[in-house]
Amino acid sequence: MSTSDQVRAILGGTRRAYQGEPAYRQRPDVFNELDRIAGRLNQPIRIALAGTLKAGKSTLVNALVGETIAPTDATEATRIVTWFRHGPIPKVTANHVGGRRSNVPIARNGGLTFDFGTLDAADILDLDVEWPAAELIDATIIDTPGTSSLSRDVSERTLRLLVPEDGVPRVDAVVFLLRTLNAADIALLKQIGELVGGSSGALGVIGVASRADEIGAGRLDAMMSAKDVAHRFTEELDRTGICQAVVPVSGLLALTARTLRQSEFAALEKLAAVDIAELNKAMLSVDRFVREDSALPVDAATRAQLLDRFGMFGIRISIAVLRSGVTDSVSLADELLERSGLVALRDVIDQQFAQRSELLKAHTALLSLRRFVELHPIPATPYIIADIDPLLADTHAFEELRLLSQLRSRPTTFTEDEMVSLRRIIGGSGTDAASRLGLTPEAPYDGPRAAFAAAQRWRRRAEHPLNDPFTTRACRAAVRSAEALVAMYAAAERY
Ligand SMILES: Nc1nc2c(ncn2[C@@H]2O[C@H](COP(=O)(O)OP(=O)(O)OP(=O)(O)O)[C@@H](O)[C@H]2O)c(=O)[nH]1
Ligand SMILES: [Mg+2]
Repeated sequence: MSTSDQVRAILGGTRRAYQGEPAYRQRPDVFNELDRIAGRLNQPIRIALAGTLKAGKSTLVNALVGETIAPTDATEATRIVTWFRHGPIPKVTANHVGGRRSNVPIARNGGLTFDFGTLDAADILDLDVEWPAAELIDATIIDTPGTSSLSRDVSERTLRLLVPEDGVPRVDAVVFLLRTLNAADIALLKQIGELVGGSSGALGVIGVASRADEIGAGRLDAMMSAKDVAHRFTEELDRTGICQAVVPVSGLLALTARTLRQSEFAALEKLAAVDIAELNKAMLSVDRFVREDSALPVDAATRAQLLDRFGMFGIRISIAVLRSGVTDSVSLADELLERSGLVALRDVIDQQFAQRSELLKAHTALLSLRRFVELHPIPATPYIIADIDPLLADTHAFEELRLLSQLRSRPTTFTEDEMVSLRRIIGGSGTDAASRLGLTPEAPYDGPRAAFAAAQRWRRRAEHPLNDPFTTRACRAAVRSAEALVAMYAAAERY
């Protein structure tokens, strides 16, 4: 039985237990909450974008969705947690403190803007945006106010979402944007990591070295140095054991690539045709580039717009791409998207979150249910908890997932051959016994012996004197995976 199925079974049992309690039979609120916990197992995974002020969270939300639906601004922060879900028609609802809900008018001017005029941020818990974007079908994305020691109240709204006091996660995974790596960032990341992964440690946290294009101050090699920075970030963060991966991303470039206009392409083409020495001079600084009296063949207003949409690096890279022979806007957009890092981020999200969303959601449901039965005690509560806790405590599935992602990037002393069977035994090519043990359809009955041999092999390998701690940890996990298979076969024999 899969973990999700086990969770569903426990939920079903819990529901029946409450139905058998006269005191609860007339309590629709209690059953609604149980239905909500169960319902979430079938809903899209909830991914929150969090990070420091002005890290580019809202811009990255828009880049991921492919439309400008989250308000971004150079000066004013996102002040309200905003949920972007899939829905048939655009609709924005404000959830007020005290449970009242109200409709928020939508204004469209190129993108979506909420009419904040009538809203009091202090009175609103969060905003719910339904939007007919295909990207939101499989994932609900949550934009959060930036966190910083400067504005505690706003930081707290994000913390309350990511690290709620009742310990029940509101989101399944977190993308954490960092422009720098300082003690405050790391402290917050740790809090988030502990929550998202629960007792098993961080599971669903991806780091993003954000606004990556700015790192090289708009130079052509900016994304290269961004990769170096991301590498340093990764090493630092690895030591804290919080993120599975750190990816450099320029949300701005990604969003512009996904929404590139023909007029922008035409303007860039004109710039690309300018004599290179003259162009370089005109692009020495932002001030020069937007100068009214510039001799460039594109008017000042258009240049300012380009700067706003592409950033200096984006303009430079676009011109370089056009000069290399690209002649249509679709190819330019593809090239920019690739360089923005969004494609890489999406791949990591897919590997870390999407493929594992069942497990992440199951984990969230277990924590929520545990909290629920404690809040509403009935005679069956201890029995329900006795079902939940072993599942929660059996964090081995989570350790397997963590290792599978880390084995890619971390040095070990494994031979190539060992690496292949290690990845397989911890579920890298499928989590059923045959996939883990590499059994062939012709000899499926070798399972018990293969499981036993694997447990022995990895136990020995774990004790190799030259192992580094990570290699030993991976071997021990393999032993546990193999022992679970041995136990499974033994149990099957008893029946
Ligand atoms: N050059 C560059 N600028 C960016 C990038 N992402 C965002 N920006 C700019 O940075 C400013 C802040 O962007 P937002 O997306 O609003 O940042 P945020 O993290 O949501 O900000 P808060 O909600 O206020 O914390 C805007 O002016 C964006 O245009 C990026 O990848 N590159
Ligand atoms: Mg924002």
